[in-house]
Amino acid sequence: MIIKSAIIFAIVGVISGRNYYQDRIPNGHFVPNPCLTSQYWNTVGHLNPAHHTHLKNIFGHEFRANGHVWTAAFCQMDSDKDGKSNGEELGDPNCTWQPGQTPDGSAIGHPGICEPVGDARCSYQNFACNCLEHCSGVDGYP
Ligand SMILES: [Ca+2]
Repeated sequence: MIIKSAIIFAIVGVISGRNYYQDRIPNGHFVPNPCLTSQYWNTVGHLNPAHHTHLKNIFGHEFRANGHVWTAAFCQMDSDKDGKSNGEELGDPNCTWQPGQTPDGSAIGHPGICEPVGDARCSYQNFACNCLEHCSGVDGYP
């Protein structure tokens, strides 16, 4: 019984931990999937929209480096170097959002996947929708 409870708590902890990160960024549960394989990219900091693999995209790396805290400075960064700030992509163009608040707008892009995927300025990412985290040389860093 004790072991069963420990397993349940461990699973709940992992699930809530993932939701925790989505709740720490504006529109974290509604980030559009540029690969269109699903409506939303729920693993926002990772290179696969369906799996929390160990491979993070550049937004995931930088959010982690920022202590998993959405700050005005982090909001103003353009993690994936596609010309739109993290805040613009996630619906917080004025960088005023705080956890628990309704963002000013909707998420219009993915902050860690340079868009449009396949564009010349995104070539640094070595990312393609048909290989995701398995693309040759993909690491998410410019
Ligand atoms: Ca961007």
